[in-house]
Amino acid sequence: LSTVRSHVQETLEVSNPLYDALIAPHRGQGTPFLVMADGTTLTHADFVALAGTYASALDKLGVAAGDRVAVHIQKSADALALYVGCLQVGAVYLPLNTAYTPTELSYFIADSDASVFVCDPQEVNDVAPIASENDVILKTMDATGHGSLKDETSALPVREEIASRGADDIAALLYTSGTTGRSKGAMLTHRNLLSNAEALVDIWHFTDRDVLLHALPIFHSHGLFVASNVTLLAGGPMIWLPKFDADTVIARLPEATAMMGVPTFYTRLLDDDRFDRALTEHMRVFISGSAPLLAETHDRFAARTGHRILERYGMTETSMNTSNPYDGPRRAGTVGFPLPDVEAKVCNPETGETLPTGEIGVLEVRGPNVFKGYWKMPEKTAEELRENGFFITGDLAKVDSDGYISIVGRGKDLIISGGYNIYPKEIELFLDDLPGVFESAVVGAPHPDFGESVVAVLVPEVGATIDIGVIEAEARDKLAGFKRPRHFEILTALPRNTMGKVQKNTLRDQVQTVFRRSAS
Ligand code: MLC
Ligand code: AMP
Repeated sequence: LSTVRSHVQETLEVSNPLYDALIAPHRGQGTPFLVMADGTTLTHADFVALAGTYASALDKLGVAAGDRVAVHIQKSADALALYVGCLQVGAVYLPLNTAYTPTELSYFIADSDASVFVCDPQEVNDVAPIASENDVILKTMDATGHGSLKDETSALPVREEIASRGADDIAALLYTSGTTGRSKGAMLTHRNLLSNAEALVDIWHFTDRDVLLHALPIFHSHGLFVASNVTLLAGGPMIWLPKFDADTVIARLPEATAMMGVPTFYTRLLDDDRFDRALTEHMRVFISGSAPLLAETHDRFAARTGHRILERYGMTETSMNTSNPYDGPRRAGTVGFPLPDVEAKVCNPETGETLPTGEIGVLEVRGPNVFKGYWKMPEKTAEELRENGFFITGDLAKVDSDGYISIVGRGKDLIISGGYNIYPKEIELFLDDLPGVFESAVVGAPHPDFGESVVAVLVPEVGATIDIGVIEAEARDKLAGFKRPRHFEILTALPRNTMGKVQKNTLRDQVQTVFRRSAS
């Protein structure tokens, strides 16, 4: 009896919400999970075992529950298995955009106080100083999964032990830029991620018969949590593409039933005549998010394919908040209704009071999806996360009489380019430091491919001439490619109101058509 009791005790004590729900059911299952670009397939059993080898390696490196494991690696089956290995040992997974430069990476490594940093072998010389300064173990992984981390796993068994984690323990730390120019690490718990995956599987009717075409990066909420967690929970396979490429997507679409993407994916597909009704007839659903989907794109997509893209709305801090209905009308230009366990209200930005239907205000959300706070930034957390649990999204929204929510603008100074967020303040701080620049203002302008792109307005120091070539070279060196200004304007002074505040709306109006003109 005592053996039975101690076994029951052990089972009760050892629980790990995300691992138990997303991974454990697939142990030993020979069903297809990752269908790779070259057509080879990794089964669920292979994948769980691969993750178990990474769990062993992390354990051997001394990674304990709660430690941060930062990764700056290409998308691969191994990269996803490393995420699961982190869940298995209870570590906090910290994925970083592959476009970040060493200058940008050093901030994240220092701020997160990571124990292990896995980088691409090609950048190991550039990031080694960051690792040694921060006393972090540096390992490598390339686009095929090979590198010093895999070498570490070779003599190790597949780890069976699953670290015990509670629902409110942190599973991942995702950095998101801030209006001050300093990135903030959003602490996402097991409850946050699991509740969201469960809600999405349910409302989007995902099952193990679905095959998801996965062309998103896996260092953001969209590709990692919305796409991968949902598929892991539903039980079906993913066509695992290293990145979005219209030719490959068109070639592989016949094998898929579902696709998730940012609006740029869909506008690029619409630019291709091969993307038509016949190619998409068998598809169950196309889902869009991370940036506004123009109503015009939604309508063109419907006219071309007969499918109404299902648009949803989310954030790093909250994962998904709202979605258009699967069964009911999917309304272009709206992001639908709050998820079943999420509350959303449009509020007066000054008082926080709920506004009447139809009025524009700041959207606030509450639910099990809402993050635990910003890593080591209690004041920032208190500014954005109310004591009553509502998170102030900074997005301007309105609700129509049927309850559909539309995101009509942003209260925060933010540019979204091809689904990546760019905070103008960060770019302005960088530009202001450059030779000859007295001050700068960065704004977004409509862009045919990326939705929005970055415009820098520069004011030279008295008597100085600004050399755009030098600025571009510096930007190439220090800033991730997607953040680099794609157009420059030089003015003698920035437009300011009587309070001295830069009038960004005036600048935005002035640069509205710069990308249309140059079509760059
Ligand atoms: C790449 N480039 C970009 C860019 N992506 N420039 C502006 N905006 C972007 N988004 C630049 C590179 O710096 C490079 O410039 C050139 O384009 C070619 O690089 P590439 O990597 O070959 O580009 P491409 O493959 O065309 O990438 C475009 C893209 C990609 C749209 C496919 O950006 C992408 O996959 N975006 C998805 C973003 C995403 O997953 N967001 C989710 C966030 S989560 P140069 O000058 O060096 O040649 C979130 C929450 C939520 O927001 O609700 O989901
Ligand atoms: P991130 O910080 O990368 O998580 O980006 C979150 C931001 O993306 C949100 O605050 C919104 O501004 C924007 N966003 C995400 N989905 C949508 C959508 N469907 N429509 C409009 N904006 C969106």
